[in-house]
Amino acid sequence: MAHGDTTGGFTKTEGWLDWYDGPSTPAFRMPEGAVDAHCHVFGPGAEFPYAPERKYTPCDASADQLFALRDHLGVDRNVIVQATCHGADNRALVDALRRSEGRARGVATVRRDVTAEQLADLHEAGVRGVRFNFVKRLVDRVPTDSLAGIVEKIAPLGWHVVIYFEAEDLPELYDFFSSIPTDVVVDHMGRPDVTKAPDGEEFGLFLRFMRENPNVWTKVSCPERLSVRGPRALVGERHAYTDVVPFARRVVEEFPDRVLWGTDWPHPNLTDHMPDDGLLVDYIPQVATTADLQRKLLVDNPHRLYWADSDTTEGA
Ligand code: 0GY
Repeated sequence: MAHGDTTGGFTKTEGWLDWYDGPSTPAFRMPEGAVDAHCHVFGPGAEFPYAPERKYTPCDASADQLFALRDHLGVDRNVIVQATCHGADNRALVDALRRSEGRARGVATVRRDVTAEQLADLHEAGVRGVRFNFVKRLVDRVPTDSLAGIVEKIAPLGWHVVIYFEAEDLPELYDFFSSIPTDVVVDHMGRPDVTKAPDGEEFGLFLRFMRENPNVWTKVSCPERLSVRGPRALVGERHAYTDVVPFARRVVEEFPDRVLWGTDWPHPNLTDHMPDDGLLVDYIPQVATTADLQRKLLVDNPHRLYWADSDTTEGA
């Protein structure tokens, strides 16, 4: 973990919170083959420089550090999502995928002019999707016709589109999202405001979006980002982020075959606290309350989306 104000020769964003390098051992035992389907690598900046157009400069978080966390938490595999601080330069992602020896898949960021050869190289490294980001503090908005052009290029590879947006922007983006013909994966349940009711208008629109579009999946991730209550344990000492539970449990129970879970390590842009990833694992049985739901969330669903072309009865 980097300490101080600099990271690989870059100056970290003021007030940056570094990831926590002493995660507790979770009480929840992961099922065999469990996947952390949302995590990132940052740099290291000295080897993989941060993109000039980035909106923040993070603390370095390398592939080896990610794989150490994977092993500590009892996770088997990772899905590494290209972070905006690397723009469309996927070199750090590709390096991590190659070094995972088949235990990681990737979601890249590409520009509209990406070539078939570049896409083939990414596929060979383990990339299975692209990410479209609509969060204004993270990226400058790309016009939807450019994004539609990217979809045309990636669809023949069997890839999907990961979308990241804030709940208040769903009404404006609803028709574009519904027009995407590939599988679509929504980050962090579309970032609901958890001070509102889970059966209220705002989250109701998100649930309707999933109901009307059977190609849409979502990650029930980032309680630490969505929570207002924070990590304080209310029920048992390892039950944190309880104000997000009703939202995630509702999605897991209504769409058990279209949900994924991830840590979001190394947790970019958090300003109030840095989570203990062990507690994030213990969040899982709060939202997926049976062994059957847990197996779908952690194993069956991510394997179907990311390893369908390589899983055999012998394993990946
Ligand atoms: C997340 C959330 C954030 C950042 C990024 O790529 C990124 O920079 O995804 C955020 O700041 O909300 O999923 O990691």
